[in-house]
Amino acid sequence: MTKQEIFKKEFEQHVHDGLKAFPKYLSSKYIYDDKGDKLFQQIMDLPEYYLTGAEYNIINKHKADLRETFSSDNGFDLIELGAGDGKKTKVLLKELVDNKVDFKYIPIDISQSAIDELSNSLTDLFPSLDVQGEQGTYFKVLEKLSQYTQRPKVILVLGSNIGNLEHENAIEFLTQLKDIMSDHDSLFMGFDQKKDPLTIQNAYSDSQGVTQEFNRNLLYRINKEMNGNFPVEQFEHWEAYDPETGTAKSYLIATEPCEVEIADLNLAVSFKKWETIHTEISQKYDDDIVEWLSKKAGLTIAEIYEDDRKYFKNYLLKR
Ligand code: AVI
Repeated sequence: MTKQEIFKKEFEQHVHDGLKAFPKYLSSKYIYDDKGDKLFQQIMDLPEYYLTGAEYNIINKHKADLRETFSSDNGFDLIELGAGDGKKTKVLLKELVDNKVDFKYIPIDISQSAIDELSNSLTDLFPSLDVQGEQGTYFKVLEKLSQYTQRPKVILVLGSNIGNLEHENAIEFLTQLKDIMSDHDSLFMGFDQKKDPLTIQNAYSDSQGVTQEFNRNLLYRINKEMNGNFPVEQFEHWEAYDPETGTAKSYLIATEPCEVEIADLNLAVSFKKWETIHTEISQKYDDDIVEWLSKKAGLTIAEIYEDDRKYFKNYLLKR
């Protein structure tokens, strides 16, 4: 089976299990096809979605400090997981290139076209930059890289992507990263912070409805790829932020009762009026939670960087 066939089978199994369950769920991991990627790009430009601007502010403000912290006598490898279009990373790359730091940039992404686009735009922007894009799943590529590189690694995971994982899975993710790190490596990771609940609520229920379309893309994909007949417009997006746990939860809610058939799965599912499909969590953190997660994974916090409004933090984690 090819990688695509395996991923399709996983998606089908997930849809089957998630829609048969009570309450129903579908994972946000499957939002990201070409259309989902574009919608996420639009989300990052929304006025309500403060996360991107806040992390940009952190990197821009601390770029000289980060250059010094990351640099090492025999150079280093800067490895980015889920690089996307690299808007924020470019600020750091410029700082490193302008100061003639010895490093190689290795963006890893599941999408080959994302890697190609990013590599081409970087070659135009920084002709002297050594870029080695790698397509694949994070840990497969990281294991491969660990076998041949002796230089210190700095692993970047930006955008609070960890927030889309339940704590248990976040610990598992951090542990896997720790396992491939050696003592001179570091992990630079973004964690969106707890703050005024309304600011968080608004970031995930924007006035233009882009986040709704982003969530609905799960249903569009099922219709297109599995011969489904979801009446997508009858499903409205709802966001619920719980300030106690710091968890923002996304749902799609059926505004009318409906019967949905997914021909390729031989599956019929009925929805009562106001029945939900839970689609995503976006966890918000504070230092205590990050410290707890890191400790569980065998990592320690070496440094903390925050933006001017104290909305977002990047943590430098070490083994
Ligand atoms: C990718 N991830 C960190 C985003 C977030 O903030 O949870 C995905 C997203 N969902 C709705 N808006 C953005």
